[in-house]
Amino acid sequence: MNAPTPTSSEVRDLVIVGAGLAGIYAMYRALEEGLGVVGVEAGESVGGTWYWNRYPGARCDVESVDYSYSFDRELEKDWRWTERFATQPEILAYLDHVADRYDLRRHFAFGRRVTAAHFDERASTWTVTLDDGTRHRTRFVMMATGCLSAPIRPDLPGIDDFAGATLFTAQWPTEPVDLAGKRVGLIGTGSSGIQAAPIIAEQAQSLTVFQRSANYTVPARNRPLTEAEQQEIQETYPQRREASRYAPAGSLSTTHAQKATEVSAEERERAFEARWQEGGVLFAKTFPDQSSDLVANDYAREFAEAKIRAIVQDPQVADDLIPKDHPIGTKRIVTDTGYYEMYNRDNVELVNLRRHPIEQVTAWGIKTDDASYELDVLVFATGFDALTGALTSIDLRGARGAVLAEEWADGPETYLGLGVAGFPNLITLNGPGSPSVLANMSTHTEQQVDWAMDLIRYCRAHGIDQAEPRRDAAEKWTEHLGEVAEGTLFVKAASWYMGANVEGKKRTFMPYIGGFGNYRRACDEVRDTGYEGYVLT
Ligand code: N01
Repeated sequence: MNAPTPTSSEVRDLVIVGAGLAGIYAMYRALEEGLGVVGVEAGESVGGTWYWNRYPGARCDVESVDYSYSFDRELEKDWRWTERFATQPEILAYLDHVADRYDLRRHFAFGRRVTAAHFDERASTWTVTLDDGTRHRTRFVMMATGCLSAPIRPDLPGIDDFAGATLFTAQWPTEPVDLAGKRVGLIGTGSSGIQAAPIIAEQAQSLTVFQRSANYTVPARNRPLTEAEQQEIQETYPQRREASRYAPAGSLSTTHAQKATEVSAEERERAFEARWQEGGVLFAKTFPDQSSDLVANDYAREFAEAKIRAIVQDPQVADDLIPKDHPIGTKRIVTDTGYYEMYNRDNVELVNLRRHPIEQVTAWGIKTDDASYELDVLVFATGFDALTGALTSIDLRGARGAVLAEEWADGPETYLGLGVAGFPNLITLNGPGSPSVLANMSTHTEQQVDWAMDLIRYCRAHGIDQAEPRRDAAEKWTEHLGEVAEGTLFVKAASWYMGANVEGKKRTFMPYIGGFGNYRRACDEVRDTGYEGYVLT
């Protein structure tokens, strides 16, 4: 049911945009704080990323017991994750459960998109406009719009001419898709494409993977959680959560005690092999110097390459699957189930678009510069305008004529990733300037929402109408962010972290890579000093 439309004179305390992981918790906390709040969500229900990305094989790469809320011990006790890495349906079921358990749904307007938000300096209020013309006046706006929620439709010649079915992993239909007997083409080999491909290959008559850039992927080694593990997790949950709150990536991880460059070749091999067998993204953190020292990174890269060559039977295909353009882990390392093995199937073909680019999408399929591929279904797993796309696509206008899309044309500038100079009372969650995509999103979300609620409470308690980051504070934070990133190898990859996957987007490393624990401390310090860096009026 949609939330009621307010009268034009009513001024709410808060509008929350988005009902994903962040929006759900923000709504829970806003109601707990007694705020007059309404939420707006483009999807027909809660879930955000997990509502839209229903493609076969969609799974989280953070362990299920960590990728969940920690704010209520009773919720933790009542929910049982079945597998080490949860599937999209299980995560969506969890978020549905949370929304129902705390009766949050009725506070959201579903199926509606925010098109504009304009700040009135004299009244210290935002007017938030929805695509059906509804307007909400509010003191604060919280953008829980997601960091990977603005999908990219590639600009391929003839894309609209294709006569078969076109599917996007990021907007997968809610009804089951029957691929049996179909010739499927997949464009995109990031996390989404690599997760989906092995399952599509099992279902379809044939799968042709059109790869522009190869990506590193590590086996997830997903498995059911045993009863003993479930019990142990329950017993140690509070300690596990507390440690996660200050961990570099918002969930537990360790690296080898020594640097990769300090140990023997045998020791390195043992450590990499142990991580490869353990499975998951932590392969990228086997050694502490792997993301900052090219020599250490090369060791990890060579290990992964040998694995690819050992699994994939056709040497040319193996070679094509080995990335040549970035240090391992500097683009989001993928976790897969049977991806390299899939290329040993008779019904799977890899097309290396670097060698043979797509010339045209036609009614019957895809034409590269040396071959034609007849297809019934085209699947696009072509990524997102990450971190900024969902925000800049809204007509966001702050104080003194500031327009967000213009302010960020030269790269996003934020204060702690939570506020933007020129935009009083606007709170951005999980966006640029914060650890965001580099941290466990559930721990990150709780930290940011809690911080934002403290700010709102402080303003209400002190009769403050406007809270706006100072320009110099935002510049300093953004400069710091850049300096930290420059000390890593991440800036060497043309990744979506850098905005490199969007034509014309300024290349700059957008998330904060100084560690989630450090970030939390920085935010706490600002709060504890009465919001230093903010102008409060
Ligand atoms: O998107 P991507 P994604 N012609 O941007 C290709 C999270 N996630 O949805 O690299 C041909 O990584 C593009 O090629 P190139 C995770 O953080 C997590 O897969 O630009 N190809 C690339 O191969 C992840 O990193 C999970 O040369 C074109 C692909 O499309 C993030 O979301 C699961 C093209 C896009 O890859 C994004 O992942 C899924 C064109 N015109 C997602 N345009 C898990 O938790 C683009 N491509 C496991």
